[in-house]
Amino acid sequence: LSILMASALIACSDQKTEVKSASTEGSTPKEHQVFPHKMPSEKPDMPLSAAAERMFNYPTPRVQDNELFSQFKYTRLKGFDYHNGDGTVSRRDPSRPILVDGKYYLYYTKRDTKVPPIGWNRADEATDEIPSTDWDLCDIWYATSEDGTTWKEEGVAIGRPEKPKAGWRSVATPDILIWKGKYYLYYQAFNEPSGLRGDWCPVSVSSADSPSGPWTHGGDSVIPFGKKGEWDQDATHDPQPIVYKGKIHLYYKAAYNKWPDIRDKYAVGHGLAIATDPLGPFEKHPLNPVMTSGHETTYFPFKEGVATLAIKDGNERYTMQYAKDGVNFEIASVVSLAPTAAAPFAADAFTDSGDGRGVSWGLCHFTNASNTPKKGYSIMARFDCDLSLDVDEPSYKKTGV
Ligand code: AAL
Repeated sequence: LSILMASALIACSDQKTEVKSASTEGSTPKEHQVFPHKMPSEKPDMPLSAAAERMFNYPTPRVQDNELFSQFKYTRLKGFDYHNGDGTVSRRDPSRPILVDGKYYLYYTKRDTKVPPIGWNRADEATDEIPSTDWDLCDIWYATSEDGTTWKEEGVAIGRPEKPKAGWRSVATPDILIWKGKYYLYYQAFNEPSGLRGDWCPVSVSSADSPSGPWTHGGDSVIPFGKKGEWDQDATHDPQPIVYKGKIHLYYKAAYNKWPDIRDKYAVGHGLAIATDPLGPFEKHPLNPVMTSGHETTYFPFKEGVATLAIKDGNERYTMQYAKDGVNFEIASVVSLAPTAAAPFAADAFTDSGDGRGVSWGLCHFTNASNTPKKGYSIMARFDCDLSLDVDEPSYKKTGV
């Protein structure tokens, strides 16, 4: 009996050994592998849940290690008066600051009206003195600073031209380009109170030999609306140029389905328009829209490509994205409490270095204009962030997050 039992055991254990060796050929059995305690830097060769799988599609599995991740610190600016917040003065949609001869220059939308805006839904009651929205009846002003926090408001850069020239109703949301030693401001030019048929306006451009002007009008509708039925048929907003691969790459936003009839289907797209002359013609990229999230445009050179911050609107709101070619953006990281209308200082925005170094601070705005129409106005603020490849000790660190 014992001989019989012993041989049965041997047979049994032989069988087990055989089964084991069949399933482990080359590696440990996948079904027995567990997700490691130490964060893996590469995707482990094992079955993964959808979320664990997705984690390795990002540049780093831990967001804190990702160079396109940051938290944001905000600082109140000094030097701007807001009439005690009564809503009659507003400053918003700052340009990216530029540094010229040791001084930063900043351009922005300024409204200084007798009364605060009455709201886009009452745009038909707007008059020459009563603004509909916060960016109605505005001019483009500029300010200078030595440290990016204390500013001196210098005066009007581009005022509203007389009727019926483009922008007679309002000029707003400027951004700057430096190209071959000259300065170019791109901005939205309204010919009606915004809100009347939507937020309809094309982009105009003016140029100057010095960042403090004088500015010479250089053209209207430089980024033409798309044809009827196209996503950018009614608006080209938030123009933001960088110099990339020898050309002017101007990113812009179109809000479609915006106001008043189909506001519930409101969506945004960003387009790319390319030119070799700042006054145009600009050619729209065939893959437009190149972004489908982001209420404003925030683009800067990063390594060989372009990085962007998408905020507020769209399925990918509050993400940093990266495109190696400046066209095909992918999510790099997810951020929170990100700056609205962010306009970072990028020393290499116009130098076309081919090796973008990122950004560590900029300007943005805070607004109560949309939910308090009787006192609605906006203020500009400074943000600091950790999106620079050169700053080892950023003013706001990601460690300890
Ligand atoms: C902003 C920008 C554009 C819009 C309005 C003023 O945040 O997107 O400039 O037209 O709102």
